[in-house]
Amino acid sequence: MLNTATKTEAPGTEQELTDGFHLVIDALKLNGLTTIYGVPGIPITDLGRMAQAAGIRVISFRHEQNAGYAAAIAGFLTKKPGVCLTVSAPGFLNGLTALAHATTNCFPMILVSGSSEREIVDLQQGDYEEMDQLAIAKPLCKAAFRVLHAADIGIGFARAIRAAVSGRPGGVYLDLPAKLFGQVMNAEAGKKSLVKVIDPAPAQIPAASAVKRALDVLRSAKRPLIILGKGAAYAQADEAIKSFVEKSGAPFLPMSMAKGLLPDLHPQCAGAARSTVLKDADVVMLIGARLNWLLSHGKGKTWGEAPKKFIQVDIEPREMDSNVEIAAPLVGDIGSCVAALLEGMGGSWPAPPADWVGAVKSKRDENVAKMAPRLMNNNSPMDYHGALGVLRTIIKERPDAILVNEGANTLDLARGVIDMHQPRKRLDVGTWGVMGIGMGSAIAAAIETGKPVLAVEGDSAFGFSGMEVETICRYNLPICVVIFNNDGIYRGTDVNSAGSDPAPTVFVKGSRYDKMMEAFGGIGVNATSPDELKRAVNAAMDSGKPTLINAVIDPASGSESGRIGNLNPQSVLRKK
Ligand SMILES: Cc1ncc(C[n+]2csc(CCOP(=O)(O)OP(=O)(O)O)c2C)c(N)n1
Ligand SMILES: [Mg+2]
Repeated sequence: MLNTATKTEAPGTEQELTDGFHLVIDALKLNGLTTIYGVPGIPITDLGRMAQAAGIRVISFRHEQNAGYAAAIAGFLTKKPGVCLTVSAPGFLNGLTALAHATTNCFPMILVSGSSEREIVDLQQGDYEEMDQLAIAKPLCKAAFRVLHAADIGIGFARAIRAAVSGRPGGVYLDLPAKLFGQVMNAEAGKKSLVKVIDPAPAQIPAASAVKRALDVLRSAKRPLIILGKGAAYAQADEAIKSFVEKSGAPFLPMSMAKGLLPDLHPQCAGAARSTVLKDADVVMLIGARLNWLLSHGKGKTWGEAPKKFIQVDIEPREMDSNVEIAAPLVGDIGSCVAALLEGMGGSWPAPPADWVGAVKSKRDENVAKMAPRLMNNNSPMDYHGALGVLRTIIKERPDAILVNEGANTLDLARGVIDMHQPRKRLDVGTWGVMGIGMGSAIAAAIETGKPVLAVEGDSAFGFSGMEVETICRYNLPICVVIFNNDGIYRGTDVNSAGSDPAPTVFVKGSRYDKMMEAFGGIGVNATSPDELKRAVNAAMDSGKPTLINAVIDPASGSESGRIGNLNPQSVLRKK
């Protein structure tokens, strides 16, 4: 329903009026955007209040970057743009990192920022929080728009929504100057100006010839491999993807946020035989996964000597051949492509050669067996494996819980150890490996899904968004944060050889992050052994109460940069 106000224009003439504030709210509601993540302030404080009064859920954060990460992951989880609302200049800039992150990760998100007086900003006359926000946002997102007239709010939001979710999803910036909110117009005309976006992400059907080519290449494989990326998880075509993978009989490898699309314990899962399958496969089919740094660009040592053919399923045609030649590009939305592939496979599809499937299985079983005893240790202080072994069991017993994960060792080891059992249950640092997504992702996951959330955080990673534990307590969210506290970044053991300042990678030793949660009325626990950790996490997941567990990890047990230490440039002089 349109929000309206009655105002007397002149004696005896009354007309129903609306204004910019109400049109923004109505545009959001009309398009089913019912949650705003943001931080209040001039010129959007009243917008937040009015949105809340109108039934929109307004989640107020302590820092816009965290609100932005929340909006980004809400987009991933729901296929609707997550909305982040900020003030001008500094608030906008704080939200911008998340907008760029959303774009890089192909998550639909709209950053809505208030901005200052156009006339003053454009003449650079020093307005309150003066900044040409539109120009700054443009190169960092998929699309950027500014609305100057109340009558254009409807179309502005329509453009933003469509740009965010259609084709390859991404971040969109919407600039709303302060003056817009107070602009008044006739309520009926205002209502007519709103746009309900019909079919915001139209299906993109792949060409029949491309489907045939892809299936021909796949059928020719002696050692096929399917790689599932987070684009496949985003598509919400879970059943079709599962049927396709199972019908193909090929081993599959889930990228981090695609874990659980098919369960990690599925017999075809090659997660624990990653290096073997990447080296030895002869045909690799990428579904919603890009050949970026996370897959070593499709070439080099990781991919071995054997020549490979790639099949790539992606909605973005320009993704094809971005790093290596794609023998069979299949362009379309993942759901439509996978449905077409399934249909093209017909009733019988030849199983891949048994020696390949067998070789992958024995490598996987061997690696899993090697890891098993390490996960069962009850050392105190804990090492990563002891602590993660416990969390792995907890997620197995609670497969619908959402796991948020960031850090270096805390990320890389948890990704390998904690099996996922359902789609879109693992949320992490994404394409950039960004620290700081933790509390925003956990909050949005709890808000959007209503499921319990377990956030497994390096102590450094947590610090980027730690103040949001107050937000978690304020909204009483079912979030259990476990901090892998090893006194620092990668390790807590570095020393400064040249002075009294601490080394750049270490933090205060023996910190008690659990006290932070207690400060806001949540539950804090200090856990020094896997047994204690297990008890505390289970209690938190049962109660649904905001909880933070300080898990004391041996400061010496991590390695530099986790699993990607090889990306560190080396100084030749260091060896002198
Ligand atoms: C925004 C951002 N800043 C800095 C980094 C560099 N960085 C990578 S991992 C990491 C923290 C690793 O420490 P921690 O979270 O404690 O995990 P640990 O390895 O100790 O388990 C940092 C600062 C980053 N990835 N993103
Ligand atoms: Mg650490």
